[in-house]
Amino acid sequence: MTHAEPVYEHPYPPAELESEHPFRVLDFVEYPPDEMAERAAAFEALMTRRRSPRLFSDRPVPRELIESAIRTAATAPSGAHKQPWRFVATKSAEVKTAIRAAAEEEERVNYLESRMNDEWQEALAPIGTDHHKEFLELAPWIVVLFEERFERRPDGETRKNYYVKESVGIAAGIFISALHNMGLATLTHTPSPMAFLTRMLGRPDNERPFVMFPIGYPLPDVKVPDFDRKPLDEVMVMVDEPAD
Ligand code: IYR
Repeated sequence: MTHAEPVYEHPYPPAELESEHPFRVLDFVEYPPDEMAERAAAFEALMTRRRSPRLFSDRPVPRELIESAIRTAATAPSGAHKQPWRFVATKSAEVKTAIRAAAEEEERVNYLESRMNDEWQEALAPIGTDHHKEFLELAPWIVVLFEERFERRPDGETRKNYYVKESVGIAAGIFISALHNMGLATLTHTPSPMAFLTRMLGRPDNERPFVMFPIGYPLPDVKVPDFDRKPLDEVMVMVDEPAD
């Protein structure tokens, strides 16, 4: 028996809308239930193995893989479909060296001159991060994800972007997943403050750095903190009736 679908009181798109803006039928692939369960388990197992290494190999990574990860990340949903992201990629030794030097200088102030307070430093103690950021020079690629705070059109006019942090955050998540899926590692690195990246990478004033990704193969046998993830019952709440 086929499932009887609900009839919407307010269909979408309404005819007037469709007469003014183009629409197309969603390209949705449905899988049989057992295949859904298999795919869910396979993706969960894949993502469970994702970690953020702090030592990268300097083995080269083809540009096509980085481009694919960026195209995949740019499928993210965004506020009003503004796609307020720019992925700035470099494999230039000169650029990576300059980024490392500037990041280490900012981090030196954070760690050694107490720009990060004691509570913050205590929270980081089990990870053991410090101001040394060699991976920024050694990883074959650095991609810096910029948020486009507002749109600047070719004629110089500006337009607002919406939900920029949410949109860029989702794109970052998809980017990390795409890299992991293709067998590459990355570390979400946020040297603070990051304004030097705007200058160094020659970005316009409507863009602000959001997160930096050194990308490559992990150094063989690299160690990561022996962390467990919160179990489902600590990250999921099921609600069966209104609370008030
Ligand atoms: N930006 C610094 C500090 C840092 C902060 C957090 I929160 C981390 O999870 C890791 C590091 C650094 O990159 O060292």
